[in-house]
Amino acid sequence: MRIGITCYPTYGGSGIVATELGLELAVRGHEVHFITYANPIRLDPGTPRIHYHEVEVSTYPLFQYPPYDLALASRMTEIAEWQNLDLLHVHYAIPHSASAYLARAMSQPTRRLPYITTLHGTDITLVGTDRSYFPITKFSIEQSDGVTSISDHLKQQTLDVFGVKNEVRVIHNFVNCDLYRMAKTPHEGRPRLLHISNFREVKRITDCVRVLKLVREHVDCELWMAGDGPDRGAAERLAFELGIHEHVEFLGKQDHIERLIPQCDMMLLPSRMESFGLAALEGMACGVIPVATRVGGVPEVITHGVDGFLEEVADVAAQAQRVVEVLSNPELRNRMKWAARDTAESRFCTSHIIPRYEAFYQEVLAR
Ligand code: GMT
Repeated sequence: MRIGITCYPTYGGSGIVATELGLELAVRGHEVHFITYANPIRLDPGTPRIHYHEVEVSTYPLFQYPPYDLALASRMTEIAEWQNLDLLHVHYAIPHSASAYLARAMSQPTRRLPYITTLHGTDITLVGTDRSYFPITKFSIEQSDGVTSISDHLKQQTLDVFGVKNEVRVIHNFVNCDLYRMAKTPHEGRPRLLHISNFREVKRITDCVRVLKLVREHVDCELWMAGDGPDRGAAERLAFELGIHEHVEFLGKQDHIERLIPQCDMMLLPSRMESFGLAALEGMACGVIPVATRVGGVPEVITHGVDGFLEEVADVAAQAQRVVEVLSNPELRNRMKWAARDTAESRFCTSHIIPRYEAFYQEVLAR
């Protein structure tokens, strides 16, 4: 197939899923055309069957807000024609789904150009429910030739909030289990906790610092914070105020987290909401045990007490207790890290999930 993929190419779960899906599809022989404003971060240039088409947004003094969504629709239409695309697959509804709707309409006289929208979370839970975006989000989802959601929870939210009538197919996120692996040898030094995110408010990153403070009352350990975003300053300040700044390393944005994760022992995900929790899955594939919050789609990924832990939002004492429990019990730690790896391999590996996208494309094209 010849597939056009649009996503947010910068740091963020939906862009990562879209990029890795494109790479996996290309490995399986499909021609994949990324249509975005920048080269997706995890895309290695020169990968066979992967193409990148930049969307250029011209500015004009009259435009207080340059219309990216229109430039994207134009570029989608042009690339579909030039590259003879079979379909468009857009990740994150706003504004990608509306642009794809326009591209489909513009292509209509000469070619059929179905579009599939994959919902990732905040496009529904936060942005989509904003009054200014609600009608267009509902419309462009309902007009999609196919809709997928990355968890059962997000599907239910989409139905509850938007009351969409068309089918929403759940295709869970995936991890490349060959790339994300356990470390061959344990890392040196004290135990290490890891948090990876875009450091937005919803991630509650200061909870990671508070957890570390409590854990350190029992076990000498450190925390790595990978990523960047608006709450970085607050977390750095808190670490200083709590007197543990020497034990917290802010690593900034990381391109190869598959190299970073295996150097850690446990992962913290204290989010207020998470439609899936991709970082938890990536950690689990590397045998890094997650302590997460019982929110959104996370319980579809982590089985409490088996391959990770689920605690209440803001309950840093309970989260810290789980870390201490694991770090002070080698038998438990060993059992859970293998269980985490097993969950990633048996339920979320690319070999299980990518064929589901391929089958869905075929189904949409056959309609
Ligand atoms: O978590 C974010 O803020 C980024 C956001 C995105 O769309 O890039 O992540 C969402 O999509 C990820 C990939 O499907 C999911 O793993 C995240 O759980 C989801 N985030 C939220 O629901 C808050």
